[in-house]
Parts: sequence; C-alpha cells; structure tokens
Amino acid sequence: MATSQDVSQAEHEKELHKASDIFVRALENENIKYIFGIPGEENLDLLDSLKGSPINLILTRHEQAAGFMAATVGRLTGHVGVCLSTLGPGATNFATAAAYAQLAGFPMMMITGQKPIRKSKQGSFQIVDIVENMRPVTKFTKQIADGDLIPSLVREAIRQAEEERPGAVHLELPEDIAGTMTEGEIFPVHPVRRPIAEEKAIRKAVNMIQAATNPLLLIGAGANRKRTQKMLQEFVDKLGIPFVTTQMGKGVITEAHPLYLGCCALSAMDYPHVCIEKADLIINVGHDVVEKPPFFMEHGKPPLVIHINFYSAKVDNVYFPQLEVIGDIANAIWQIKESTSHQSHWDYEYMLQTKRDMEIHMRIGVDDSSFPMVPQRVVADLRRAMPDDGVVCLDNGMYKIWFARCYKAYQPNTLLLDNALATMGAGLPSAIAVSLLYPQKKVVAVCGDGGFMMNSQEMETAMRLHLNLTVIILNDNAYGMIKWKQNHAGFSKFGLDLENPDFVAYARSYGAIGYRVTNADEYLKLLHECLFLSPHGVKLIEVPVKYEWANHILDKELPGLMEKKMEAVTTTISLALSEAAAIPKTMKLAAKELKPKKEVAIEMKGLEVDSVGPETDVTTCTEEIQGRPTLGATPEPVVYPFYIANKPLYPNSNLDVINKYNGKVFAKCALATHNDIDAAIDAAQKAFPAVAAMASYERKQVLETVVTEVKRRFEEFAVALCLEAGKPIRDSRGEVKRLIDTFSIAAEESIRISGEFSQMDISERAKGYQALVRRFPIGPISMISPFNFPLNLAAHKIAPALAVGCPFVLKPASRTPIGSLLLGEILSQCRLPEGAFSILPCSRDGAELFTIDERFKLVSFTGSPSVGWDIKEKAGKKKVILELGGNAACILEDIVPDMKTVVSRIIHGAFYQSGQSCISVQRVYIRKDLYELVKDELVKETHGLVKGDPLNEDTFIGPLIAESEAKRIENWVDKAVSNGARVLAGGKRDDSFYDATILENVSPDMEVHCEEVFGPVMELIAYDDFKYAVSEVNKSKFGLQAGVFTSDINKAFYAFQQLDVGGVVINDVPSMRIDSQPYGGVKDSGLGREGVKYAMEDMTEVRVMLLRNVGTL
Ligand SMILES: Cc1ncc(C[n+]2csc(CCOP(=O)(O)OP(=O)(O)O)c2C)c(N)n1
Ligand SMILES: [Mg+2]
Repeated sequence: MATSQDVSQAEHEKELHKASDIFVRALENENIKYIFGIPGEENLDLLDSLKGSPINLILTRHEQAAGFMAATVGRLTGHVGVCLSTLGPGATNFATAAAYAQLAGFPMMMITGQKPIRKSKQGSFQIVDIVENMRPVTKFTKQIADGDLIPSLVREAIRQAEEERPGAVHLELPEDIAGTMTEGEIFPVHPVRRPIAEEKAIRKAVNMIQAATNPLLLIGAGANRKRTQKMLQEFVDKLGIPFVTTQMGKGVITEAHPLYLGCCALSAMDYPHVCIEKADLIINVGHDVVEKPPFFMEHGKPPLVIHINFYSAKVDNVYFPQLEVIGDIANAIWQIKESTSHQSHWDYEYMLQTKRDMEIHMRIGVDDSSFPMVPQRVVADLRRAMPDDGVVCLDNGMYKIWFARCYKAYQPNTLLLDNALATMGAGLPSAIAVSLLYPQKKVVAVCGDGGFMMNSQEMETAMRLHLNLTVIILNDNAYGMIKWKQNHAGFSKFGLDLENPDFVAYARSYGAIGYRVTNADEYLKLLHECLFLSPHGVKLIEVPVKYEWANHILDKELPGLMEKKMEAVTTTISLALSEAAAIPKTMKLAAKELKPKKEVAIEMKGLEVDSVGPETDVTTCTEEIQGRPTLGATPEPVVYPFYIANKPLYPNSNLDVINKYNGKVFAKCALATHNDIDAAIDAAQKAFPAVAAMASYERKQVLETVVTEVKRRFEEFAVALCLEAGKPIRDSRGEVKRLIDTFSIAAEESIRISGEFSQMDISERAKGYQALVRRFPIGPISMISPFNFPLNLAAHKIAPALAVGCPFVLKPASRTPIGSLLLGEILSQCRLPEGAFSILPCSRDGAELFTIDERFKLVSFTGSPSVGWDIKEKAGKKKVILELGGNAACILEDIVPDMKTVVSRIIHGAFYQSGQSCISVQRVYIRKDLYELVKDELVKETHGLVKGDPLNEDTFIGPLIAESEAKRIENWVDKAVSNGARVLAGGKRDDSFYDATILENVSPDMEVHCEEVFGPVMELIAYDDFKYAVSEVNKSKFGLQAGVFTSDINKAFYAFQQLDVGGVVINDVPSMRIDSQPYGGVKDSGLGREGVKYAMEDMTEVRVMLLRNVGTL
C-alpha cells in the first residue's frame, strides 16, 4: 500500500517535463502561430518538441530572412513574431534582422541554440558569445541556464518585446538544458493597460493648438495602430487640421483625405516641408527619432512642437519638443479632440494651395512612356493596379523615396517600408510574411536588383508555402541609391554597377512565373495579369528602370521650386501661442521679427476632461491590417454599408448581391427600412440650404475628387460592375471610363451656371423695369437608378445634382448596388455638408417613399416604362424625369463608311452587354438590294461572338441579369418562331445566358418587335423606300433614339426632322450615347432629358429679379 509520502512524490514526478517541451508549451501559451528559421543540431530537442505542436515551423533559406519574417509578423499583429536558429553562424545571421526589429519597434523574439553549457567535448568549436552579441540590438538577451526558468523567461522576454516601445528580444537555449527534465509552470498572459496622458499636459496641448494660427498634425510610425488611426481620423475630421506623415506613418489616415498634405519622404525641401515651414505648431504624433527626421527643429525658430507618444522624446539636435504628452496615443488624441474646438483664426489657405501644387507636381512622369521606365510611372501604375487593401512591401533602394512621396496609402500598413534601419534584403521576406498572414490580400514585394539578390533564395520558401505573391524587381543594373548620392556629392562614377542574372529564367528555375517588361505600357497589363488574372502562385516581373531624370527632379527641380515657396512663407509665433506654451520671454520666437497677434485670443475654457473616454489600447503595436477584402478574392461575401447623411452605416447585411455569372453571393450590403429612408430625406431637406450655398469651386472640387478617386480605383469599380451586373469586363471598364467622363463634364459645368439680363420695358406699364434671371437649385432630389448601367446611370443623376447644389437620396437597383455604394464611399470622404447625400438600397415597398414623399422636389427615374409611368402618377407636385425603354431601330440606307464597320457597329449595338440597354439595336431596316449581303455578314459575325465568364477578357456575351429574364426572352422568341419568324442565328437559352439572336420575318404584333426585348435579340426587315422605313420606325410606341446609315445629307436631315425620337444618330447605331449630349425619349420612352448640362437645367428653377428704376440717380 502506498504511503502519503509516495503519492506526493509520484505527483511531483508526474509534473516533470522535458525542458524543450515546456519551452514549446510556453510559446503556445503566448499564442505563437509561426516560428521562422533554420534549426541546427543544438536545436534538435526543441525541433522534436515542436513536432506535435500547433505552431507552424516555417523553414527559410537564410536566418536573416527568417528574422525579417518574424519582425513583420510583430509589425502587423502587434504580437511578437518568433524565429529560430542554431548557435554561432546561424545566430550571427540574425543580427541585421534584430537591428531591423529593434530600431523600427517591431516585437520579435529570437531563439538560438548553444553547445552544452555544463559539459562540452567540442572545445570552442562554433562558440560565439551570442548573448553579448545581441545586447546592442535587443531590449533583452539571456541564456537559459536552468530549465525551471523557461516559463518565466519566455513570459518576460515576450512582455518586454511587446511593451512600448516594442523591439527585439533574444533567448539562448543550450543543448543540454533543452534536454533536461524540469517542473516549470506556465505563466498566464494578462492584457496590459497602458497609462494615459496626464490631464495638465492635455490641457496645455489644447491651449497651444487653439492659440496657434497654423497648427499642423504630423503622423509618425508610432501612430500606426488601429485605435489610434480611428481617433486621429476623428481628430482631423472634427477640427479640420491638415496632416503630413513620416514614411512609416503613411496610411494611418487615408491619403485620399482632402487634408493630407504629403509624406516627408525627404528630410527637407519638399512640399510637406513648405507646410511645416508655414506651421507655427506641429502636433507630432507617434514620432520616433530613429526615423529619418521628417523635419529639423532649430533653436529660436518656429514651429513649436507637441510630442504625443507612448514614451518621451529622446533629446536630439534636431528634435526637442516644447510639450510632451506621454501615454496611450489614442486616448491622448481623443482627450485633446474632445476639448478642442475649430478656431476661426486657423488659416490653411497657403497649405492647401501647396497641396494642390504638390498634386500637380506629382503627376509629372506618371504617364511617361519612356523605357527603361521612370520610377514615377512605376509607382503610379502599381497604385492604379493595387486594391486599397493590397499590401506593397518595399526593399531599400532609390525607388523608396518615390514610393514614399507618391504611392498614396489608403489604409494603415498597406505600404510596408523600413525607414529606421533601412536595410536592403527585407522586401521579399516581409512580403512572404504578409502573404502568409493574410492569404486573401494582394501582396507585392518591390525590390531593386541589388536588394532582391540579397535574399532572393527565399523565392523557394514562397513557392514551398504555395503563396500568392508578386515580386517586382526594379532593375537598373546598379546600386542606384548610392549612385545618386555619389553623383550628388560630386564624386565621379565608380564601383556601383552590377551584372544581373536573367531574372525571368531565375524565377522559372524556382517554378515561379517570370515576366520582363519590354515597354512602359506593358507594365500595368502585367500587373493586372499577376494580381487578378493569373492563377494563385509566385510571379516575378522584372522592370528595367532608369533614375537619371527622376534624380534630376530631386536634386535640382524640387529644391528650386521649394526655395521659391519657402521664400513666400512667413511664420511667427503669436503671443497667444507663446503664452499657451509658456515659452520663456527671453527666447527669440520667430525666424522673422516677432509680430504678436493680439487678436488671437486664447479661450481658456473649463477644460474638464471626461474621465470615461475610450479605453486605452491593450495591444502593444499595430493590430490587424484594416479594411475590406478585395472583391472576389475571398470565398466570404464582402459586406458594404449603406449611406445616410454622408455616413457609412452597417445596421444589417440583409441584401445579398449575386455574382451573375456563377450565381453565388459575393457581397452583402445593408438594406434600408422605411425609417432609414425617412431619416435620409429629412437629412437631405435640412442640408439643402448648406448644399445650395456651396461655392461653385467647392462643388467643382467635390466632382474632381470623384474623378481622381475613380481613376485611382478604376479596376476595383470595373470588377465590381463585372461581378454584380455580369457585364463583360471590357464593357465594365468602358462604363467606368464613361463615369469618369460624366463627373468630369459636371465639374466643368458646375462653374458655368450663368443667367441672363433682360430689358423689361416692353410696354408703357413696364417702363423702368429690367430683370435678372438666374437658376437656383430645386431642392432635395429622389433618384432611382437601374441595373443595366449601375454606375454611369447613377452618375448621370448624382453628378448634375452635385454640380448645381442639390442634396439627394439615391436608391440603386437592389440587384446591382455595389457600384453606387463605392461612389458613396468616395463621396463620404469629400467635403460636403452633412445630409448632402444618402445612398440606400431598399426593397420595392421601401421605394414608395422615393416617389411620394413631398420633401423631394424632383424624382429622377431610369428603368422600365411601366414603373416609370406609375411613378409619374404618384409623384404629386414634384418634377419628374423619366428615362425609360425603347425598341430602337436602325435604318441601313447606304453602307457608310464600309461593310466591316457597319456590321461591327450593328452587332455591337445589338448585343453588347447582352442587349440590356434602352438603346440597343432591336429593329434593323435594310434597303432591299443590300439585305441579303448584310444579313450574311451579320450572321457570320454573330457566330464568332464569345460567350462566357464576364471576367474573361475575350467575353462578349455575358449572362443576363437573372435567369427569369433569359426565360422571358426565350418565351418571346419561341412564340415568334411558332408564328412564322425565322431564326438566323442564336435562339437558345443556357441558364441565365441567351445567345445573340437574329430573326427575320417577324410581324409587327410580335413582342420581339413591338415591346422592349432588353436582351440580345434583333430582327432584320427589308424595305424599298427610305420614307417608308422612317414611317415604320415611327410606328413604335417608343421613341428614344434611332440610327440612320446614309451618305445623302438630305436623307439625314429628313430623318432628323421626321423621326419621332429623342436622338437621331447619323452613320451609326442608335446605341451611341455621349455623356454630354441631351439624352431622353418621347412617347413611352420618357420625359425630360439627361446629359449633364440638361439634367442641371431640370435640377434648377428659374427665378427672376425684377428691378424698377434701378440706375436712375
Ligand atoms: C544591407 C544593406 N547594405 C547596404 C545598404 C546601403 N544601400 C542603401 S540603398 C543601396 C542600393 C540599393 O540598390 P538596389 O537594391 O539595386 O536599388 P536601387 O537603389 O538601385 O533602386 C545600398 C547599397 C543598405 N541600406 N543595406
Ligand atoms: Mg538597382
């Protein structure tokens, strides 16, 4: 029988574990997911313990790359990344990666092996004192000399790695310790709350900001955290204070923001520095002196600086802030924001003008077609191709400056660059880590030929991990950055040219896909290919580049331009600010003579700081990469908000949006209720005075912002359209181009709204009268847009409304709401009075309010005739614009200019986007003697049309919007055929596809003739006499547009006069619409005209001012 002593001894023995097992359990307890590295024989126990662990061991081809990957995991998640190596040579290979993490503040832990410390038979073979080696590049470095200490040392190392300021830590696990039995207990992990900034510091910051004339926000690396980002965004939006960033602060607030003034990619003499020079106060958030200085402080000169960070500022020759607000950044910003109000004396005109100049200057080179390519175009095309949440990982080289200056980051951590150690070789490994963590994201590594070759062996790692990754090599056959500096310093060229391998063959040798750009236009196409079209995998694009011209801009042009701008800047520190900052009276305050601005009063409010406030950040570094996944890139539907009073809201995700090709739900969005619509109308009504009062240039700016943003997000819009409408990608791109046109026209028209002056003394009783006639915005507008052109037909309502100053509530078609919601996203970032717009997908019942609500002054509808005319009946006192359907006809009197063109235009007019257009060609009247010839050509051409996945570049015929529509068309065609019509081509349905179909011998009472087919069906009719053909066209109940091919000018004018339609197109199909033309129909086809200028007329009311005896003295 066992004694109690035996039992407790047995329990004791049960708790003994192998030290390496405990080590792995301690890591699991810390929620470590990956260990990157290369084990050596000293790690074999640890390797064995990892065998059964959920932790993934990621083998790399060099320890340095493993270190970069671990550091990147720390950078993106805020949670320590771990790497592993053997002793000596493996461990020394970690040194650069340790310095990279340590300097930049990325939490990272290195585990290295060591020979047995108790007894070793190998003398000093491979032994280097790694613990000491690591000391200058880590926060914590220790040898584990006792297995029992493993849990506490692992916990402590990770705590230190993650604590502000985060960095690198190191643990050495000797071989004999790893194999011992130990009884270590795992330590639980508790979240740590950060201290918050002291109230007095907050109050002082508020006083300084309010007393300043030009306070400017500077965002640095330390602000790159999720909650900080939210608070900073609110700070900027509430106060209207503009911001610049450091290289590592890019993307914290979207750089599409109108108050973004640029990135300090250089330390001086760039556009943001002009703004810094103009500022009398810099609110410097998250800045760390390890980053290359974004600006230089000088004693006795403005600007003053408030340093806001988790830790205090290291005093430096160029950085010695006057106020430090130390504590959780998000909380500090929130407190300051709550207590600060916008000051009417803040004056940003000069800074905003500088931003406008910068935007113009940054366009230089973006479309340059020279080859080898210039870096400006390399950056611009990548931005054009990348989705907002795509991640670009830079290596170090000359291009980094161009990316930092010109690549606009729209979300945090979407441009990963290193401006602390600025090491070469980290680009590819960091991209591998991002791709591993976020497989659904588009990830691109951008490296120079020099930097790529430093860790190019990791191509094998990327291949082995089956990553989806694109590597761009900017090849100048040189260490270009150093060449630039060599030249700049006046040295002659020497020692920096390289000879490279064949990069395409090199990629292929790993099993990756390799491309080489051979002209500038090819680059964007290859980017699309790699990012969106080619299968999942590793792709490499070699891009020959040349830096000379770009260097010249940096060396000569920019400093020249900036000198002039700097001369125009005068900054003084006002007395109010000096008092708020409590600067000693003896200090000389301004570069120029101190001009106290007495009128700047300091509002000393009772600055009580609400102690509730948002909670402090509990993580220690950057959290998840933010943002919506790329459409189509994930199996999960992407969720979109709707917009009420300019704000995105996610009250539900009740509306499923179907990919019309595969029938799967690819997106969801919020569906509005009756109350939501009511709230939106209310907001629009309240916003009307403010929207109407916007200056022309302000309305123009909004419209121009939409143009810029849509251009930037071109492919995203096109893909969304392709998926939601089933519109072939080429047609989708065409529609996005038209949307850009529509908004561009509106931007121009918005500043051309003029009136007239009239002499009024037309009779005795009107003697002495004259008049001014002007147009005024009509009021809130109700808009209902259709599914067939979800973007451009919404644009034809939105753009003119914004151009004249009318608030609006838009109901996009519920089958295709995404395009409008993307537009809403852009508008929500524009400077528009609150309530200026709402975009609300809703069910049919909800739509009733759009028609009947009397707060609307105009309803603009595009859609089917039956719904349209019903709206008119119910619309009450409001104006009604209806763009309805048609059964458009085309008369072929002569072959102009040649058969090939005529046939291809008719085919295009009849079948593009499967005939789902109000002006698609439905009836073709062909002169009898041409009939057979033209018929044969049309049929031949129709057989060659490619049907299939709309995302495929070759597809011409995509699916119809719904299978029910395809069935309706099938039924109409079948009925016609059973009553004598003949099918010349097509005539078949395949699920939601309907073949491009040509009919003849159709009689006038058949639906395919007299109704709107809204599908890919056309009929051919032979005629003898031109006048007869015109009268036949007019027999339709519709009258939208008609096309006439004729070389006889008299016939052209005859058609123009006689055809009862809204538009006659000579020598082309009726399907042609130019976005500036008046567009609309007569009879059942509608009421009123769209086309920006004409819609603007409808959206305004004429008002006259009669003036009696004015001007007589
Ligand atoms: C590990 C490392 N070695 C050297 C440097 C110094 N350095 C900075 S940029 C650069 C040249 C980079 O050449 P490449 O990668 O071809 O890019 P390029 O400047 O030509 O575009 C060098 C040598 C560095 N930053 N890191
Ligand atoms: Mg190079």
